[in-house]
Amino acid sequence: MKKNRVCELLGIKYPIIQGAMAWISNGNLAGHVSKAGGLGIIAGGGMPPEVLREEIRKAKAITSNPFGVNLMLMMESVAEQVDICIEEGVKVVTTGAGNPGIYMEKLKAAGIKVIPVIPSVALAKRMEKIGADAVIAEGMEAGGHIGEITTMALATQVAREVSIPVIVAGGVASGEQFLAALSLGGEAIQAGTIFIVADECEVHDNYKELVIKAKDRSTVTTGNYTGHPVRVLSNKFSKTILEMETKGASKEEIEELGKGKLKLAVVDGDVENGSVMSGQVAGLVKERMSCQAIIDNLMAELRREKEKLDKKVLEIF
Ligand code: TUI
Repeated sequence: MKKNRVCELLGIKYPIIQGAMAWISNGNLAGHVSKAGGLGIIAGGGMPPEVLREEIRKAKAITSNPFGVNLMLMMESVAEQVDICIEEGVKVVTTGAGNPGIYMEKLKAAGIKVIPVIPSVALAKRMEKIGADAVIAEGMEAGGHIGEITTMALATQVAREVSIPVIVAGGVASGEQFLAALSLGGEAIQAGTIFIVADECEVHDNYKELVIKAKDRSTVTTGNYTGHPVRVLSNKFSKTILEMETKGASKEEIEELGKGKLKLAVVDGDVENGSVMSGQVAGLVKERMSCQAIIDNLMAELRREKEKLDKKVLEIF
């Protein structure tokens, strides 16, 4: 039987990619996701180059399965991170928050699979043209820095316009959503929020608790006004930012207030004054479990939901 293109491309067992989460997804989380049959991703965002090298080595010590590194393109040290990925033999690089065009040739020449996150059809087409191996179509349901289009609207429009595989991200935390992602034209999913509560995820416990307590309407987006929308769980920090935005504070003032706030929540556990990034699916995340259990559950749910859906569709015709 023909195999899933994303599994073939990346050399993984299940078409499940753990989304990069700055300050959260380190070598330990990525290593355990890859060990469990998905593709773990180390977030380069916020990581000094030599720390990235250490995290890559930690992931290698956990598994010989492939894992990836995400380059957050707004960071200054991206060029050094690219060199480290090449030196350390990283197999997959995903990119976010910009156009990875200037690094494409170098990464491809090193045999690295390059998978940009794209928030629009135009960028997806451009990425395919310059040699991207796949694209991650990320809808605005996702946590952190987001685009403007929902996953439902974006994924199909992208899938109809490119021939490379489309990985669907934003709003995926269950078998129902996994199945929907495939139905929209995707061939794999990327999920971040569900891995925050993984036993192997070293985020502060207060952060995990806030995700577990969250409901469907618990996230808000800050930064709409500065042109850099970021989805976070609502707390004192998000309320202050939104209030400043309403009052018409300057872009600089708002950006200044945001500095260091993700680390404050992730590392220090100050989930009142820090930025607690999370997707809209936080309401579905209810218990802590291992990376292996998260992935096994998702695959079991996918199978079960597929059978239910087949019956439901037959009842229509
Ligand atoms: O990058 C993300 N999500 C992130 S990065 C991040 S780190 C951060 N820390 C503090 C404050 C703000 C951010 C947290 N979450 N997702 C991938 C993503 N990429 N979403 C949107 C985009 C994107 C946007 C524009 C990709 C390409 C793009 O291209 C514009 C262009 O250059 O044409």
